[in-house]
Amino acid sequence: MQSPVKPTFQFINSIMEYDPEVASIIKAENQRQHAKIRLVPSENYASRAVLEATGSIMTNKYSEGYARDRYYEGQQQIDKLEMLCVERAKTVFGADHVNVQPYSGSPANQAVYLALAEPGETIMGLSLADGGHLTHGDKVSISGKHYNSIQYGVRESDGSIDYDQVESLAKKFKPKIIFCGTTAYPRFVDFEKFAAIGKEVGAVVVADIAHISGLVAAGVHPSPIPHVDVVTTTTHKSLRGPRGGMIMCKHQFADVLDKAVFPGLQGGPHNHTTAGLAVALKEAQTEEFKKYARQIVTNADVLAKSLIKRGFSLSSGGTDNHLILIDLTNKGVTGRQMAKALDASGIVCNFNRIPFDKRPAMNPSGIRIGTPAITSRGFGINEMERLANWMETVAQLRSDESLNLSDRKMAYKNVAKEVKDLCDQFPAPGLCYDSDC
Ligand code: DSN
Repeated sequence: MQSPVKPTFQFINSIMEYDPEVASIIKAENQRQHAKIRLVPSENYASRAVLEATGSIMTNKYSEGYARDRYYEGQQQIDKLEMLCVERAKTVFGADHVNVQPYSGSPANQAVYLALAEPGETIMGLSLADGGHLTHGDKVSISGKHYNSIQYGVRESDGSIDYDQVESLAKKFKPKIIFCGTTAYPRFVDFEKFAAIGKEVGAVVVADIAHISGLVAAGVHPSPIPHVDVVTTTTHKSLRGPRGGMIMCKHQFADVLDKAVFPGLQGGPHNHTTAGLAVALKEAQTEEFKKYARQIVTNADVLAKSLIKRGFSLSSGGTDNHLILIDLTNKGVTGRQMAKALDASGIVCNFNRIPFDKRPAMNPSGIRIGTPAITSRGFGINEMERLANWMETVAQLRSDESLNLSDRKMAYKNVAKEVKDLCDQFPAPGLCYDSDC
């Protein structure tokens, strides 16, 4: 166990001197990220090296186009950086071709549609209610508005993707694109099966691995690269890079996808993000990162089992990856109530619909939690047991109708204090502590 950190923080002098208002917000957020147990499964702690590269002077340069083929001069270092980043991504994921310019995951997916389907043509994806993403064809997103979106789901019996349904819908509707990817799905995705279905119906299969890209990079989740045509991802979740996106694909799709990103959808790439991503991709090649990814999965599994022991009901009955989806119906609280009670207790997650949820999205039955961030700060299986205990306590406090509001708030504060004491033992990567900023 590491020694406790001091509870005060220093900040980069230039921000403090020039803009104390912004500096104080950053300082407070730094304190929040230190003192809370962060369980939002799409969040993480980027390393100091990634943060410094992302905050560097690379932000000052415009560079529309691709390496050695740009619309502005002065690209000597930018070309070098982008080529280095692309090569590292190819090494980490084994992809034929990589585009590191998408601003994030949604623009990456948007570029895929632009490249591979005409408006009005049919696309398929996992529904948001079953753990997919807005950009996989949800009707409120451009992907569901501009294309004829067919949505598949998970099986009620075991919470797993209904591959039979995917196949029959694909045969019936003959989509141009089948997206396989998730944001709230605790099980392995069978990319090989999706690829086989795509081949059968002549669809391009696109795997969105935004949540699991760190696990794929480390080999703890099966990779889609050998099977599917195109892979999209964000770079800041389990991969622990800066906020950004990537598209990886087979050679045959390289040209059309590159053109869709630029000039089809975006202007100049965010070169500071490319710098941060290059650093993260160097980190992802280390043995330490592989160990980290394995620990993410171990922690999630131990946490899932500890929660089940305490009577929590988990969607699909457990997890294969970094993520756990909890149905709180039997605990007498809604997802929103639990998420807010946990936040008051120093534990941060998001409320989330569970498959076949009868409740609305703004007050659903479940919460979604994950282990990438807490594993980055060094939490292991002992901490998972404590965490499950606190979650049980908070659920009991929130559902206990005999408690008045102020007693309940006081009880949450007591949990938050214990949480902070634990966090003090685990300084998080990238945050500012007394002696190192
Ligand atoms: N907002 C992300 C998540 O939390 O899963 C998906 O883009």
